[in-house]
Amino acid sequence: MINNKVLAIILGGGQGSRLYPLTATRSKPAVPIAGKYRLVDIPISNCINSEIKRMFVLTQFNSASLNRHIKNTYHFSFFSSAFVDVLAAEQTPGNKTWFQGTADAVRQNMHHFLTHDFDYFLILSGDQLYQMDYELMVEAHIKSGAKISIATIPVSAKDATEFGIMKADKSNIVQSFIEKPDASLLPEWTSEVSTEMKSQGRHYLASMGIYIFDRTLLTELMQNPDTNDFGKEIIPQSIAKHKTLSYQYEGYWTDIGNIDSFFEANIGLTDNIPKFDLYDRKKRIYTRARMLPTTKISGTVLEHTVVSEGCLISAAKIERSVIGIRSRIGNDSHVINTYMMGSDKYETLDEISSNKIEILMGIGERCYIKNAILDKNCRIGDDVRINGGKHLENKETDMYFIKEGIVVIKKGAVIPKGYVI
Ligand code: ADQ
Ligand code: ADP
Repeated sequence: MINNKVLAIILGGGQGSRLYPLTATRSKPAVPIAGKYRLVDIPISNCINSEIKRMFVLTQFNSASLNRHIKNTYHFSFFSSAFVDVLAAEQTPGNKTWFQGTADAVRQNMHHFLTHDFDYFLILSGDQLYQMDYELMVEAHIKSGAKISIATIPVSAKDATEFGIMKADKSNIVQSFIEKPDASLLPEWTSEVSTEMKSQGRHYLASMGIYIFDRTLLTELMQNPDTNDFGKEIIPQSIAKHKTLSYQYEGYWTDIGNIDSFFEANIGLTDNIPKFDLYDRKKRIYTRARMLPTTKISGTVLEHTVVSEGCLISAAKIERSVIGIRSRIGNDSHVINTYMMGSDKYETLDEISSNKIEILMGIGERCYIKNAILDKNCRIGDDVRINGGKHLENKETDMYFIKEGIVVIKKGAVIPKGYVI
C-alpha cells in the first residue's frame, strides 16, 4: 500500500498560451476533453486508480470552473484522508510574482505540502493523455534505491526535440540528460530499446515529465532559489549527484499541450479501437456525475462518432467527431472531424418559443462544420459553413481562432446565420 507514502502534485499549467483560446477564460486543468471530462480528470483518475488519494493541483490562475469541477466531482469518505486541493499562484509578503516555472510552482507551495505525512513526492503534468499505474513506478523507485525516478518512453527522432532526452545504463540508472535537444545533437542520444520500439523507429528515451522525488531530497533542492524548472534545471543538475532511475513505460501516452495535439487526441477517441481506453473498468476516468438525460438522435447518420449525454441531435450526418454534453445540432447539418464541447445549460422551451433568442446554443440547421473545435456554449447560426484545413492561414477574430488549419470557435461565440470561414 502506497496510500500514506505518496503525495501527488499535479502541475496544472503555466499561462496556458499554447492552448489559447481554450484557456482564455479558464485555467488549463479545466479545459474540457473527450466530451464530458476535463484535463485534470486524467492525472487525478490515474492517482485514484493507483491508490494515491492525496493530490494538489497547482495552477497559475484560479478559475471558477476548475474549483467548481473539483468541488463537485471528488468527494471522498468523511473518514478518509483523501483530498484534491487546488493551489493557485498567490501573492504573499515573501513572493510577489507568479510561478516562474514548474519547480518554482512547487517551491512556492512547499509549506502546504510539508504539513502532510508522506515519503515521496509524485510530480505529474496536467496536460497528458495516458493511463498509468503509478504504484508500480513507486515500487520500482523504492526497489532501486534511487532518490529520483523519471518515467520515460521511447520516441522517434521527429518527436525527440520536444522532450527531455536521457541515456541510462543497464540497470536503468540515468547517466545523462538533455532538455529538448537540437536536432543536430540527436545522433549522440540514441538508446537501446525493445525490438517493438525499434521497429517503430523510437530510439530515444524521453522524459514523460512524471517524477518521483524522495521527500528529503526535494525539500533540500527547493532551497536553491535559482532553479525554476524541473526539465531545464533540477533534473539535469541532479543526475550526477543523486541516483536517478529511468522507469520505462511503453503504453499509450501523449502530450496534449497544444491545439493540434489536443485536437488529435480528442478525435482519436473515434477510432475503432482508440489508443486511450475509456472503457476499461480497472482504469476508469472519473468526472463530475451530472445526472443528465439521455441523448436523443433523429434521422442522423453517425460514423465513428462519440456522443455524450444530454444531446439533442437531428443533423444529417456526423463523422469522426466527438460531441460533448448537452449539444444541440439542427436538421440537415453535416459535422466532420470536429470536437464540439457542448453546453453548460439548456435553453428552456419558454425561452425558445418567446423568440428572444436569435441564435440558439449549439449548431443550427443546414450547417457544414469540418476540422473544428467548438468551445462550450457556442451559437452557430443556420447555414454556417466552417471548412477548416491547411488551406486556412493562422488568424484570430472575436469569434474564432485558426491554428494550423484547425478552426477553434471561442467559448460562447455567436456565429451569424450564413457566415463562412
Ligand atoms: P514541457 O511540457 O515543455 O516539458 P513545462 O512547460 O515545464 O514542460 O510543463 C510541464 C507541466 O507543468 C505541464 O503540465 C504544464 O502545464 C505545467 N506547468 C508549466 N508551468 C507551470 C507553472 N508555472 N505552474 C504550474 N504548472 C506549470 C516537460 C519536461 C520534459 C519532458 C516533457 C514531457 O521538462 O523534459 O520531456 O515535460 O511532456
Ligand atoms: P460542467 O462540468 O457541466 O461543464 P460547469 O462547472 O461549467 O459544468 O457548470 C455548468 C453550469 O452550471 C454553468 O452555467 C455554471 O455556471 C453552473 N453551475 C454549476 N455549479 C454551480 C455552482 N455551484 N454555483 C453557481 N453556478 C453553478
